[in-house]
Amino acid sequence: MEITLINSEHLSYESLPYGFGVIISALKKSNIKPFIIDYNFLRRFGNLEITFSTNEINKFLYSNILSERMIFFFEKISKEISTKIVCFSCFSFESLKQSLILAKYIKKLDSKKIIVFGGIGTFNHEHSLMKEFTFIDFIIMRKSEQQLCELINLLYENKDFSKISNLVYRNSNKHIRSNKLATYNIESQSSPDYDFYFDIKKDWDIQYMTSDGCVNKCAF
Ligand code: B12
Repeated sequence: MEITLINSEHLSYESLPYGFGVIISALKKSNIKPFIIDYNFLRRFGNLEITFSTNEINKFLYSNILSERMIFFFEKISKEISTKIVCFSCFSFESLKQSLILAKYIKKLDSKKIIVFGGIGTFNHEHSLMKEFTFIDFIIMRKSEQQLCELINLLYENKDFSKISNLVYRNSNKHIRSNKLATYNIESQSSPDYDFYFDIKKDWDIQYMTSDGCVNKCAF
């Protein structure tokens, strides 16, 4: 099984995307091969460098108007995406915006493509994103590498996915449903898989997650 996995966050830091690496690792453990596209390394697909302005993004999302730059980028990148399932990892609102436009374009080219969104950039907006942007087929909430693997397996087998925890989907009446959240066991988290990045360069700073929680100091 092969899927496309896209990281649209521009990291100005010399570090690797931790959560994205965890997703890659979990997929590989489930025998799902991710074809990885990372916006920080688009040059491997030609002379591609992109950060689209909010103005350009909104014009395409809400009025279907594509700028020249967008056409150039989309035409090149969409040729690389041959899998039926295309997953977007959204680390922040910024990467969410960049992901939305590519997802919309891909779905316009081929309505059979299955678009899955995830990552903290979708946090708390899952329902409204599904409502507003009908080209998104699924959003999986929170830390959800296991659920993503489950969804991909069930989609490939043409089986019922409606019981998967953390899943936001449309039922047969096109109503948006948000399933219950499962508790996340940090002990079961795979170490991130960075093979894709080590193929590009050897000396990266590596992140490691030692605990989970909030950085703020709330009293409750
Ligand atoms: C560590 C961290 C960083 C590190 C990243 C280190 C690294 N190499 O990965 C650094 C310091 C680089 C960083 C930078 C920034 N950060 Co920061 N960061 C975090 C923090 C504290 C933890 C992220 C993390 O690693 N979590 C652990 C992993 C395991 O979880 P995860 O990343 O969420 O990934 C899981 C899920 O999201 C899901 N998932 C991920 N992708 C996908 C894809 C699919 C298809 C599916 C189904 C699921 C899925 O499964 C993953 C594995 O369990 C979060 C706060 C938080 N609690 O999430 C803020 C947070 C993500 N950062 C934030 C921001 C704003 C930024 C910056 C934009 C700040 C800035 N102005 O520069 C930059 C962005 C990067 C850039 N362009 O430079 C915001 C994003 C808010 C938003 N909605 O926009 C957060 C939420 C903090 C906050 N509350 O404000 N950050």
